[in-house]
Amino acid sequence: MSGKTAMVTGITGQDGSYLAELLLDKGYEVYGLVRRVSQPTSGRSLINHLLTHEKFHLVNGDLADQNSIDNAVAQSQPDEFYNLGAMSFVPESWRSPMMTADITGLGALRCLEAIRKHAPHCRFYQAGSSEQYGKVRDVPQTEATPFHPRSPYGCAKVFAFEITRNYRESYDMFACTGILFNHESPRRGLEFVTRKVTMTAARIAKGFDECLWIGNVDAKRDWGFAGDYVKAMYLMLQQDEPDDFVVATGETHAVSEFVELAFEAAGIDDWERYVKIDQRFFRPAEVDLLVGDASKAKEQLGWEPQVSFRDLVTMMVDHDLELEKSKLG
Ligand code: NAP
Ligand code: F7E
Repeated sequence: MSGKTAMVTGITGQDGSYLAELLLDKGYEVYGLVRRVSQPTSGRSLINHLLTHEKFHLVNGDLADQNSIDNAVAQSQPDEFYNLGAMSFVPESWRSPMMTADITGLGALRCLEAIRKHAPHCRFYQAGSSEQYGKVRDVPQTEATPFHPRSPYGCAKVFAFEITRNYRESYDMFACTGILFNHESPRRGLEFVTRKVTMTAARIAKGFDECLWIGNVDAKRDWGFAGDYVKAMYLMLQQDEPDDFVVATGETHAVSEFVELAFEAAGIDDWERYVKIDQRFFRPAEVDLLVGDASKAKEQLGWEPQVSFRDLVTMMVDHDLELEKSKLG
Protein backbone atom coordinates (compact mmCIF):
# COMPACT_ATOMS: atom_id res chain seq x y z
CA MET A 1 0.00 0.00 0.00
CA SER A 2 1.33 3.42 -1.02
CA GLY A 3 0.80 5.57 2.10
CA LYS A 4 0.58 8.53 -0.28
CA THR A 5 -1.95 11.34 -0.40
CA ALA A 6 -3.58 12.65 -3.58
CA MET A 7 -5.79 15.63 -4.27
CA VAL A 8 -8.18 15.41 -7.24
CA THR A 9 -10.17 18.28 -8.71
CA GLY A 10 -13.13 17.26 -10.88
CA ILE A 11 -13.76 14.31 -8.55
CA THR A 12 -17.53 14.32 -9.31
CA GLY A 13 -16.91 13.93 -13.05
CA GLN A 14 -16.34 10.89 -15.24
CA ASP A 15 -12.54 10.76 -14.92
CA GLY A 16 -12.44 11.90 -11.30
CA SER A 17 -14.61 8.99 -10.21
CA TYR A 18 -12.48 6.38 -12.05
CA LEU A 19 -9.22 7.94 -10.83
CA ALA A 20 -10.45 8.03 -7.23
CA GLU A 21 -11.24 4.29 -7.42
CA LEU A 22 -7.78 3.56 -8.87
CA LEU A 23 -5.95 5.59 -6.20
CA LEU A 24 -7.99 4.12 -3.31
CA ASP A 25 -7.22 0.63 -4.63
CA LYS A 26 -3.53 1.55 -4.44
CA GLY A 27 -3.91 2.62 -0.81
CA TYR A 28 -3.87 6.41 -1.35
CA GLU A 29 -5.59 8.85 0.94
CA VAL A 30 -7.77 10.74 -1.57
CA TYR A 31 -9.01 14.31 -1.16
CA GLY A 32 -11.59 15.39 -3.74
CA LEU A 33 -12.28 19.08 -4.33
CA VAL A 34 -16.01 19.74 -4.68
CA ARG A 35 -17.98 22.90 -5.34
CA ARG A 36 -20.54 23.94 -2.79
CA VAL A 37 -23.99 23.09 -4.20
CA SER A 38 -27.44 23.51 -2.72
CA GLN A 39 -28.45 19.87 -3.32
CA PRO A 40 -25.22 17.85 -2.80
CA THR A 41 -26.68 14.39 -3.36
CA SER A 42 -27.97 14.90 -6.92
CA GLY A 43 -24.70 16.05 -8.52
CA ARG A 44 -22.44 13.50 -6.85
CA SER A 45 -23.90 10.24 -8.07
CA LEU A 46 -20.62 8.96 -9.54
CA ILE A 47 -18.84 9.08 -6.17
CA ASN A 48 -21.68 8.10 -3.82
CA HIS A 49 -20.22 4.61 -3.47
CA LEU A 50 -16.92 6.10 -2.22
CA LEU A 51 -18.31 8.38 0.47
CA THR A 52 -18.04 5.78 3.24
CA HIS A 53 -14.47 4.75 2.32
CA GLU A 54 -12.21 5.62 5.26
CA LYS A 55 -9.52 7.09 2.99
CA PHE A 56 -11.88 9.21 0.87
CA HIS A 57 -12.47 12.84 1.84
CA LEU A 58 -14.26 15.77 0.22
CA VAL A 59 -12.93 19.32 0.53
CA ASN A 60 -14.99 22.33 -0.48
CA GLY A 61 -13.40 24.59 -3.08
CA ASP A 62 -13.70 26.10 -6.52
CA LEU A 63 -11.17 26.45 -9.34
CA ALA A 64 -12.26 30.09 -9.61
CA ASP A 65 -11.13 30.77 -6.06
CA GLN A 66 -7.42 30.86 -5.19
CA ASN A 67 -8.01 30.87 -1.43
CA SER A 68 -9.99 27.67 -1.46
CA ILE A 69 -7.32 25.81 -3.44
CA ASP A 70 -4.55 27.23 -1.25
CA ASN A 71 -6.36 26.02 1.87
CA ALA A 72 -7.10 22.59 0.40
CA VAL A 73 -3.43 22.06 -0.53
CA ALA A 74 -2.03 23.52 2.69
CA GLN A 75 -4.26 21.31 4.82
CA SER A 76 -4.05 18.02 2.94
CA GLN A 77 -0.35 18.28 1.92
CA PRO A 78 -0.79 15.99 -1.11
CA ASP A 79 2.06 14.04 -2.70
CA GLU A 80 0.17 14.13 -6.02
CA PHE A 81 -2.34 16.63 -7.38
CA TYR A 82 -4.56 15.72 -10.37
CA ASN A 83 -6.29 18.74 -11.91
CA LEU A 84 -9.28 17.19 -13.71
CA GLY A 85 -11.73 19.99 -12.93
CA ALA A 86 -12.88 22.05 -15.92
CA MET A 87 -15.80 23.40 -17.87
CA SER A 88 -15.37 20.48 -20.25
CA PHE A 89 -18.22 20.76 -22.76
CA VAL A 90 -16.96 22.39 -25.98
CA PRO A 91 -20.25 24.00 -27.21
CA GLU A 92 -20.77 25.66 -23.81
CA SER A 93 -17.38 27.35 -24.20
CA TRP A 94 -18.78 29.61 -26.96
CA ARG A 95 -21.72 30.54 -24.75
CA SER A 96 -19.52 31.15 -21.68
CA PRO A 97 -16.00 31.95 -22.95
CA MET A 98 -14.90 34.04 -19.95
CA MET A 99 -16.00 31.40 -17.44
CA THR A 100 -14.28 28.72 -19.55
CA ALA A 101 -11.01 30.69 -19.64
CA ASP A 102 -11.26 31.25 -15.89
CA ILE A 103 -12.00 27.66 -14.83
CA THR A 104 -10.41 25.54 -17.56
CA GLY A 105 -7.43 27.86 -18.16
CA LEU A 106 -6.65 29.97 -15.08
CA GLY A 107 -7.88 27.16 -12.81
CA ALA A 108 -4.73 25.20 -13.67
CA LEU A 109 -2.55 28.20 -12.79
CA ARG A 110 -4.31 28.54 -9.44
CA CYS A 111 -3.52 24.89 -8.67
CA LEU A 112 0.13 25.37 -9.64
CA GLU A 113 0.38 28.48 -7.45
CA ALA A 114 -1.18 26.67 -4.49
CA ILE A 115 1.38 23.85 -4.87
CA ARG A 116 4.31 26.24 -5.34
CA LYS A 117 3.40 28.10 -2.15
CA HIS A 118 2.12 25.33 0.13
CA ALA A 119 3.41 21.92 -1.04
CA PRO A 120 6.35 22.35 -3.46
CA HIS A 121 7.22 18.64 -3.22
CA CYS A 122 3.80 17.73 -4.71
CA ARG A 123 3.64 16.26 -8.23
CA PHE A 124 1.07 17.85 -10.57
CA TYR A 125 -1.02 16.33 -13.37
CA GLN A 126 -2.89 18.62 -15.78
CA ALA A 127 -5.79 17.22 -17.83
CA GLY A 128 -4.82 18.34 -21.32
CA SER A 129 -6.94 17.64 -24.39
CA SER A 130 -6.74 16.70 -28.06
CA GLU A 131 -8.89 19.82 -28.56
CA GLN A 132 -5.57 21.69 -28.26
CA TYR A 133 -4.74 20.39 -31.78
CA GLY A 134 -8.03 21.61 -33.26
CA LYS A 135 -7.35 22.27 -36.94
CA VAL A 136 -4.75 19.54 -37.05
CA ARG A 137 -1.31 20.12 -38.58
CA ASP A 138 -0.23 16.44 -38.52
CA VAL A 139 -2.06 13.13 -38.85
CA PRO A 140 -1.74 11.38 -36.44
CA GLN A 141 -1.11 13.95 -33.72
CA THR A 142 1.94 13.53 -31.46
CA GLU A 143 3.55 15.50 -28.63
CA ALA A 144 5.40 17.49 -31.35
CA THR A 145 2.28 18.52 -33.31
CA PRO A 146 1.65 22.32 -33.07
CA PHE A 147 -1.60 23.51 -31.46
CA HIS A 148 -4.38 25.27 -33.36
CA PRO A 149 -7.41 25.25 -31.02
CA ARG A 150 -10.86 25.81 -32.54
CA SER A 151 -12.95 26.75 -29.47
CA PRO A 152 -12.62 28.85 -26.31
CA TYR A 153 -12.33 25.48 -24.52
CA GLY A 154 -9.37 24.46 -26.71
CA CYS A 155 -7.73 27.88 -26.16
CA ALA A 156 -8.11 27.56 -22.39
CA LYS A 157 -6.54 24.07 -22.47
CA VAL A 158 -3.58 25.42 -24.50
CA PHE A 159 -3.02 28.08 -21.82
CA ALA A 160 -3.20 25.42 -19.08
CA PHE A 161 -0.71 23.25 -21.00
CA GLU A 162 1.75 26.11 -21.50
CA ILE A 163 1.57 27.37 -17.91
CA THR A 164 2.13 23.83 -16.63
CA ARG A 165 5.24 23.52 -18.79
CA ASN A 166 6.35 27.00 -17.69
CA TYR A 167 6.06 26.16 -13.98
CA ARG A 168 8.03 22.97 -14.59
CA GLU A 169 10.79 24.98 -16.27
CA SER A 170 10.64 28.04 -13.96
CA TYR A 171 10.34 26.38 -10.56
CA ASP A 172 11.64 22.89 -11.25
CA MET A 173 8.23 21.48 -10.36
CA PHE A 174 7.21 17.92 -11.22
CA ALA A 175 4.37 19.06 -13.49
CA CYS A 176 3.00 17.04 -16.44
CA THR A 177 0.20 17.34 -18.97
CA GLY A 178 -1.55 14.31 -20.43
CA ILE A 179 -2.89 15.25 -23.84
CA LEU A 180 -5.86 12.91 -23.75
CA PHE A 181 -8.02 12.12 -26.74
CA ASN A 182 -11.76 11.55 -26.27
CA HIS A 183 -12.52 8.90 -23.67
CA GLU A 184 -15.95 7.67 -22.76
CA SER A 185 -17.77 5.29 -20.46
CA PRO A 186 -21.20 4.63 -18.96
CA ARG A 187 -20.30 7.56 -16.62
CA ARG A 188 -19.98 10.05 -19.50
CA GLY A 189 -22.16 13.16 -19.26
CA LEU A 190 -25.38 12.95 -21.29
CA GLU A 191 -24.63 15.96 -23.54
CA PHE A 192 -21.47 14.43 -25.09
CA VAL A 193 -22.18 12.75 -28.41
CA THR A 194 -21.33 9.16 -27.41
CA ARG A 195 -23.55 9.02 -24.35
CA LYS A 196 -26.30 10.98 -26.09
CA VAL A 197 -26.28 8.33 -28.82
CA THR A 198 -26.13 5.28 -26.53
CA MET A 199 -28.85 6.66 -24.25
CA THR A 200 -31.12 7.57 -27.16
CA ALA A 201 -30.58 4.20 -28.87
CA ALA A 202 -31.53 2.48 -25.59
CA ARG A 203 -34.61 4.69 -25.20
CA ILE A 204 -35.72 3.99 -28.78
CA ALA A 205 -35.22 0.26 -28.21
CA LYS A 206 -37.43 0.44 -25.09
CA GLY A 207 -40.07 2.60 -26.78
CA PHE A 208 -39.36 5.84 -24.86
CA ASP A 209 -38.07 7.89 -27.86
CA GLU A 210 -38.71 7.95 -31.59
CA CYS A 211 -35.56 9.47 -33.07
CA LEU A 212 -32.07 10.83 -32.48
CA TRP A 213 -31.52 14.56 -33.18
CA ILE A 214 -27.82 15.03 -33.94
CA GLY A 215 -25.29 17.45 -35.51
CA ASN A 216 -22.21 16.79 -37.62
CA VAL A 217 -21.99 13.01 -38.09
CA ASP A 218 -18.91 13.32 -40.35
CA ALA A 219 -16.60 14.52 -37.53
CA LYS A 220 -14.01 11.90 -36.63
CA ARG A 221 -12.71 11.15 -33.15
CA ASP A 222 -10.23 8.83 -31.47
CA TRP A 223 -12.43 7.29 -28.75
CA GLY A 224 -11.10 5.21 -25.87
CA PHE A 225 -12.37 3.96 -22.48
CA ALA A 226 -12.02 6.37 -19.52
CA GLY A 227 -11.10 3.54 -17.14
CA ASP A 228 -7.99 2.86 -19.27
CA TYR A 229 -7.05 6.55 -19.52
CA VAL A 230 -6.92 7.31 -15.78
CA LYS A 231 -4.19 4.65 -15.51
CA ALA A 232 -2.02 6.75 -17.85
CA MET A 233 -2.54 9.83 -15.61
CA TYR A 234 -1.33 7.88 -12.60
CA LEU A 235 1.68 6.45 -14.47
CA MET A 236 2.81 9.93 -15.58
CA LEU A 237 3.27 10.96 -11.94
CA GLN A 238 5.29 7.80 -11.13
CA GLN A 239 8.11 8.57 -13.61
CA ASP A 240 11.62 9.76 -12.69
CA GLU A 241 11.22 12.95 -14.74
CA PRO A 242 8.14 15.06 -15.51
CA ASP A 243 7.00 15.07 -19.15
CA ASP A 244 3.94 15.46 -21.40
CA PHE A 245 2.26 12.49 -23.11
CA VAL A 246 -0.37 11.86 -25.78
CA VAL A 247 -2.93 9.26 -24.62
CA ALA A 248 -5.02 7.81 -27.45
CA THR A 249 -6.01 4.58 -29.19
CA GLY A 250 -4.56 5.44 -32.62
CA GLU A 251 -7.91 4.64 -34.30
CA THR A 252 -10.37 7.18 -35.62
CA HIS A 253 -14.08 6.75 -36.34
CA ALA A 254 -16.79 9.05 -37.67
CA VAL A 255 -19.71 9.95 -35.41
CA SER A 256 -21.90 8.09 -37.95
CA GLU A 257 -19.93 4.87 -37.29
CA PHE A 258 -20.52 5.26 -33.55
CA VAL A 259 -24.26 5.73 -34.20
CA GLU A 260 -24.44 2.68 -36.46
CA LEU A 261 -22.68 0.42 -33.92
CA ALA A 262 -24.75 1.75 -31.02
CA PHE A 263 -28.05 1.07 -32.78
CA GLU A 264 -26.83 -2.39 -33.73
CA ALA A 265 -25.89 -3.07 -30.08
CA ALA A 266 -29.36 -1.89 -29.01
CA GLY A 267 -30.90 -4.39 -31.44
CA ILE A 268 -32.29 -1.80 -33.86
CA ASP A 269 -32.00 -2.47 -37.60
CA ASP A 270 -32.02 0.29 -40.19
CA TRP A 271 -30.42 2.94 -37.91
CA GLU A 272 -30.54 5.70 -40.55
CA ARG A 273 -34.35 5.75 -40.28
CA TYR A 274 -34.08 7.10 -36.72
CA VAL A 275 -31.38 9.76 -37.23
CA LYS A 276 -32.38 13.39 -37.87
CA ILE A 277 -29.81 16.10 -38.55
CA ASP A 278 -30.31 19.22 -36.43
CA GLN A 279 -28.37 22.42 -37.23
CA ARG A 280 -28.49 23.46 -33.55
CA PHE A 281 -25.83 20.84 -32.78
CA PHE A 282 -23.30 22.13 -35.34
CA ARG A 283 -20.41 24.26 -34.00
CA PRO A 284 -19.11 27.69 -35.12
CA ALA A 285 -15.72 26.03 -35.81
CA GLU A 286 -15.45 22.24 -35.98
CA VAL A 287 -12.56 19.92 -35.23
CA ASP A 288 -12.92 17.58 -38.20
CA LEU A 289 -10.42 14.82 -37.49
CA LEU A 290 -8.56 13.67 -34.41
CA VAL A 291 -6.33 10.62 -34.17
CA GLY A 292 -3.51 10.33 -31.67
CA ASP A 293 -0.16 8.57 -31.72
CA ALA A 294 0.48 7.30 -28.17
CA SER A 295 3.85 5.62 -28.96
CA LYS A 296 5.65 7.70 -26.34
CA ALA A 297 3.17 6.65 -23.63
CA LYS A 298 3.58 3.03 -24.70
CA GLU A 299 7.40 3.17 -24.65
CA GLN A 300 7.95 5.26 -21.51
CA LEU A 301 4.89 4.52 -19.37
CA GLY A 302 4.15 1.00 -20.60
CA TRP A 303 0.58 2.20 -21.21
CA GLU A 304 -1.76 0.75 -23.82
CA PRO A 305 -5.57 0.92 -24.16
CA GLN A 306 -7.36 -2.32 -23.28
CA VAL A 307 -10.94 -1.71 -24.46
CA SER A 308 -11.66 -1.74 -28.21
CA PHE A 309 -13.99 0.71 -29.97
CA ARG A 310 -16.68 -1.95 -30.46
CA ASP A 311 -16.47 -3.10 -26.82
CA LEU A 312 -16.71 0.50 -25.63
CA VAL A 313 -19.88 1.14 -27.63
CA THR A 314 -21.40 -2.15 -26.43
CA MET A 315 -20.48 -1.44 -22.80
CA MET A 316 -22.23 1.95 -22.95
CA VAL A 317 -25.33 0.67 -24.75
CA ASP A 318 -25.70 -2.30 -22.38
CA HIS A 319 -25.51 0.05 -19.42
CA ASP A 320 -28.13 2.40 -20.88
CA LEU A 321 -30.44 -0.49 -21.84
CA GLU A 322 -30.34 -1.62 -18.19
CA LEU A 323 -31.13 1.91 -17.01
CA GLU A 324 -34.10 2.22 -19.35
CA LYS A 325 -35.29 -1.31 -18.54
CA SER A 326 -35.48 -0.39 -14.85
CA LYS A 327 -37.91 2.42 -15.79
CA LEU A 328 -40.29 -0.07 -17.34
CA GLY A 329 -41.06 -1.40 -13.86
P1 NAP B 1 -16.54 16.06 -16.58
O1 NAP B 1 -17.20 14.75 -16.37
O2 NAP B 1 -17.26 17.15 -17.30
O3 NAP B 1 -16.13 16.60 -15.11
C1 NAP B 1 -15.71 17.92 -14.92
C2 NAP B 1 -15.43 18.12 -13.45
O4 NAP B 1 -14.98 19.48 -13.23
C3 NAP B 1 -16.68 17.94 -12.54
O5 NAP B 1 -16.29 17.24 -11.38
C4 NAP B 1 -17.05 19.37 -12.21
O6 NAP B 1 -17.69 19.51 -10.97
C5 NAP B 1 -15.65 20.01 -12.12
N1 NAP B 1 -15.72 21.46 -12.17
C6 NAP B 1 -16.33 22.23 -13.08
N2 NAP B 1 -16.20 23.53 -12.76
C7 NAP B 1 -15.50 23.57 -11.61
C8 NAP B 1 -15.08 24.62 -10.77
N3 NAP B 1 -15.35 25.90 -11.02
N4 NAP B 1 -14.36 24.32 -9.66
C9 NAP B 1 -14.09 23.02 -9.36
N5 NAP B 1 -14.48 21.98 -10.11
C10 NAP B 1 -15.19 22.26 -11.22
O7 NAP B 1 -15.13 15.87 -17.30
P2 NAP B 1 -14.29 14.53 -17.58
O8 NAP B 1 -14.78 13.93 -18.86
O9 NAP B 1 -14.22 13.73 -16.35
O10 NAP B 1 -12.86 15.16 -17.90
C11 NAP B 1 -11.91 15.39 -16.87
C12 NAP B 1 -10.90 16.43 -17.36
O11 NAP B 1 -10.26 15.96 -18.52
C13 NAP B 1 -11.50 17.78 -17.73
O12 NAP B 1 -10.53 18.76 -17.41
C14 NAP B 1 -11.66 17.70 -19.23
O13 NAP B 1 -11.64 18.99 -19.79
C15 NAP B 1 -10.44 16.88 -19.60
N6 NAP B 1 -10.53 16.05 -20.79
C16 NAP B 1 -11.57 15.18 -20.96
C17 NAP B 1 -11.57 14.35 -22.07
C18 NAP B 1 -12.68 13.35 -22.28
O14 NAP B 1 -12.80 12.84 -23.41
N7 NAP B 1 -13.45 12.99 -21.26
C19 NAP B 1 -10.53 14.42 -23.02
C20 NAP B 1 -9.48 15.31 -22.79
C21 NAP B 1 -9.48 16.11 -21.67
P3 NAP B 1 -19.31 19.63 -10.83
O15 NAP B 1 -19.81 18.22 -10.66
O16 NAP B 1 -19.45 20.47 -9.61
O17 NAP B 1 -19.82 20.28 -12.08
O1 F7E C 1 -18.38 15.91 -29.65
C1 F7E C 1 -20.03 15.94 -32.95
C2 F7E C 1 -19.36 17.22 -32.52
O2 F7E C 1 -19.21 16.87 -27.51
C3 F7E C 1 -17.70 15.01 -30.49
C4 F7E C 1 -14.77 16.60 -24.35
O3 F7E C 1 -14.58 15.58 -23.40
O4 F7E C 1 -13.45 15.45 -25.96
C5 F7E C 1 -14.72 16.02 -25.74
O5 F7E C 1 -14.97 17.06 -26.66
C6 F7E C 1 -18.05 15.29 -31.94
C7 F7E C 1 -17.93 16.75 -32.37
O6 F7E C 1 -16.89 15.82 -27.64
C8 F7E C 1 -23.46 16.07 -31.82
O7 F7E C 1 -19.56 18.25 -33.49
C9 F7E C 1 -22.42 15.66 -33.66
O8 F7E C 1 -17.28 16.82 -33.61
O9 F7E C 1 -18.82 14.38 -27.67
P1 F7E C 1 -18.41 15.73 -28.05
P2 F7E C 1 -15.71 16.81 -28.07
O10 F7E C 1 -16.21 18.13 -28.51
O11 F7E C 1 -14.82 16.06 -28.99
C10 F7E C 1 -12.35 16.36 -25.87
C11 F7E C 1 -11.07 15.61 -26.11
C12 F7E C 1 -12.38 17.16 -24.63
O12 F7E C 1 -11.32 17.55 -24.11
C13 F7E C 1 -13.69 17.67 -24.17
O13 F7E C 1 -13.66 18.03 -22.80
O14 F7E C 1 -19.42 14.95 -32.15
N1 F7E C 1 -21.48 15.92 -32.73
N2 F7E C 1 -23.64 15.76 -33.14
C14 F7E C 1 -22.09 16.19 -31.57
N3 F7E C 1 -21.61 16.48 -30.34
C15 F7E C 1 -22.50 16.65 -29.34
N4 F7E C 1 -22.03 16.92 -28.10
N5 F7E C 1 -23.86 16.56 -29.56
C16 F7E C 1 -24.38 16.27 -30.78
O15 F7E C 1 -25.61 16.19 -30.94
